[in-house]
Amino acid sequence: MKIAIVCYPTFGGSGVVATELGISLSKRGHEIHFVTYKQPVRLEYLSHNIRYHEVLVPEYPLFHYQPYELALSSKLVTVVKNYKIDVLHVHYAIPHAYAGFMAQQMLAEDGISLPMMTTLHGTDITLVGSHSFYKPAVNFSINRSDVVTSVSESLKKDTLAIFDIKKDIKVVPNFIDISNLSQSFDDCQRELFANEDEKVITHVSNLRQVKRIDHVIQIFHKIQSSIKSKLIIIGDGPEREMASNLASELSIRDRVMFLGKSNEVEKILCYSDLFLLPSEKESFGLAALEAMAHGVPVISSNAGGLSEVNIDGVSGYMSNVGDVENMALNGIKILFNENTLEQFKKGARSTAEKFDVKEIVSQYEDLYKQMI
Ligand code: GMT
Repeated sequence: MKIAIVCYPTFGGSGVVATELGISLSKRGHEIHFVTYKQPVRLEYLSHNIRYHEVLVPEYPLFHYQPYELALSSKLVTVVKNYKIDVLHVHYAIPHAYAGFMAQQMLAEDGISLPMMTTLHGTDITLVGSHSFYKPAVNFSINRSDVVTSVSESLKKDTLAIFDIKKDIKVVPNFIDISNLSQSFDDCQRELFANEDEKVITHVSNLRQVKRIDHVIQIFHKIQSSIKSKLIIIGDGPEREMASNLASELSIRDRVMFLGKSNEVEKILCYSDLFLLPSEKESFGLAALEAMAHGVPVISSNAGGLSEVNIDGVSGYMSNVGDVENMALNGIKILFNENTLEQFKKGARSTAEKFDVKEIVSQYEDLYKQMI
């Protein structure tokens, strides 16, 4: 099949899922066309059947806001016509489903039919999409998609509660390429960040408020008073300064490292002992799944779809959002004893194996075939 994928090309979970999906589909022989404003960050993989089409939005002084949806829908029309695309898959409803619908309408004028799948990722529904500024347009474009998928049961429930959805929403969970991961283990360089007698605790996110970075610091503060450890924070965002200041206030700044945005998260995850994800909202928690795939137990909140990924008492523990005390106690419980830690590491890895790419990509493939 010839598949056009629209996504955000950034470090965000939806962009990562879209890119990894495109790469996997191309390895199965499909021709993939990424249509977005920048080359997706994880698209390092070069292949004869992956193409990238840049959506250009030149600055024009009359516009206070540059019309990205217009440029995207026009680009989609051109790509679909030039490459005879069979199916369009948009990730993150805003504004991609809306632009996709417009492209469908324009193509229909020329007698071209382009089925569209919209995958809902989380904040497009629970945070941004539910705002009255966008809600009617998001509601409309979800209903006009030929197939709608959501990355968790929890997000499906939220979507049905927030919007007036007439379509069946299919749950297709996020995934991980387990077979590809083991190769990176040779690159593990624990000694760069921690001494032998220290545990490594990690957090990866876009450091936005919803991720509760203040809780990450508070949990670590409590854990390190019982267990010698370091905290490594990967990613960047508006809460970084607050987190750094809070670490200084709690006199643990020298034990916390901020590494910024990185494309090599696995080089840290491969020797991490614990992963923290105390988010206020989380439709799935791809970062937790990536950690688990590297055998890192997860201490998380029970927000949104996290309970579908992190299995309490097996791959880690879950607590109510904001229960920093309980999260720290659970972290200590896992790290205190080497046998317990080993058991949770195995539990994390085996839980992650249930989300292996092979199984999940086939589900998308089947849906594309049905649409065509
Ligand atoms: O986590 C973010 O804030 C980024 C956001 C995105 O769309 O890039 O992530 C959402 O989609 C991810 C991939 O499906 C999910 O794993 C995240 O849980 C979800 N984030 C939230 O719901 C807050």
